[in-house]
Amino acid sequence: MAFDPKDHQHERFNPLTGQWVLVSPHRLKRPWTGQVEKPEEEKIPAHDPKNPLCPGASRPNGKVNPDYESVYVFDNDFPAVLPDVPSPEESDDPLERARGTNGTCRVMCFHPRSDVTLPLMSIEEIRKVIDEWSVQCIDLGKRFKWVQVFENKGKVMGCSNPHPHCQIWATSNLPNEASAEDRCQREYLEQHGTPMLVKYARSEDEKRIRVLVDNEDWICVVPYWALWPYELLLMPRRRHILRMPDLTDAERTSLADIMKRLLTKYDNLFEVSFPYSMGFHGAPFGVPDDQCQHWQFHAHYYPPLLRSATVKKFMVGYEMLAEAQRDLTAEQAAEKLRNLPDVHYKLRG
Ligand code: H2U
Ligand code: ZN
Repeated sequence: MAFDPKDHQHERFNPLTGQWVLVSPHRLKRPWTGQVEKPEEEKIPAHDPKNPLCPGASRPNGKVNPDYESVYVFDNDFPAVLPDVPSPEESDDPLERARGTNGTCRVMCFHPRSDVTLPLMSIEEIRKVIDEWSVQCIDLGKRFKWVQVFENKGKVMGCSNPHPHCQIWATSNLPNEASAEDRCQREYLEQHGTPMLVKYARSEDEKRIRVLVDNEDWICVVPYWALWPYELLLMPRRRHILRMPDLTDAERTSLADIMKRLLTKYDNLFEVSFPYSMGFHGAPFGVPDDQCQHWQFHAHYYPPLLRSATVKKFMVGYEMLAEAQRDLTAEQAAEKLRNLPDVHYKLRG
């Protein structure tokens, strides 16, 4: 019998993190009797004066939001990291190591209305979000090494508020994901002479089997090593770009375009506002560019849904104890998403 990746289990290697993923495509045929997530509540008012993220609303701590008309950023009222706290003493016990960390957490609202999401916003509106991300990276990057822009969308992802927003956490240390990618990309450049994701984008552009959407400057794929069913990796298509603020005017507009298109595909997959966690990764701040050449700026999208609006992929059991596992292959997921309409289901007809 010849190996067929659509039928036969195998493991794929994630070169960004150095971890293997178990691919078991034959499992897609099994019946499902487990938990069913309720579809997301769709009726969200455009404005709710009691929602602490809305323009003009007062937050539980008494602060009042301005009547903002575009994007709006404020310091998180319940931050996980603060800028200035005492550090633990250095310990010589290898089993009880700790390190000091400091940082800051912000919340960014994308739009004054609560009933829109990024794929329903115009390119111009998304562009304003991208410009503000860049401003935030420049500002926080002056003081902190790592600036993590991330969006949690949908209740299944633990998102607490339907108003379109993201968070920005900046820290003095590289967190785990960043430090794994830093190490793996550095080793790849040393061994192969080209930054990993510059090479990978080129290779996917040639193969075209895992590409979902692309434009002049960006390419979006279900990566070969994807772990979540419809995981995406969004990369610059040609240029080597270290960080968000390095994006040109044209690259920002084309980023808005590709985000709108990929998110439209997501929503069209099960005709729901597709839940996910996404975030951007780029070279650390405050490190000279010539020491960061192994980095390529990129974004990850990690959505939990697997078969329908109500069936999600659980990362439990074997995943927690042994290794991440997926059912459909990256190529199957990419094909499914690629073939979906480019017009959002809510904007059709
Ligand atoms: P999610 O992106 O996971 O929904 O989190 C929203 C963030 O908004 C959360 O970190 C913050 C919470 O602390 N928040 C405020 O800072 N002030 C508020 O009044 C409401 C929510
Ligand atoms: Zn990354």
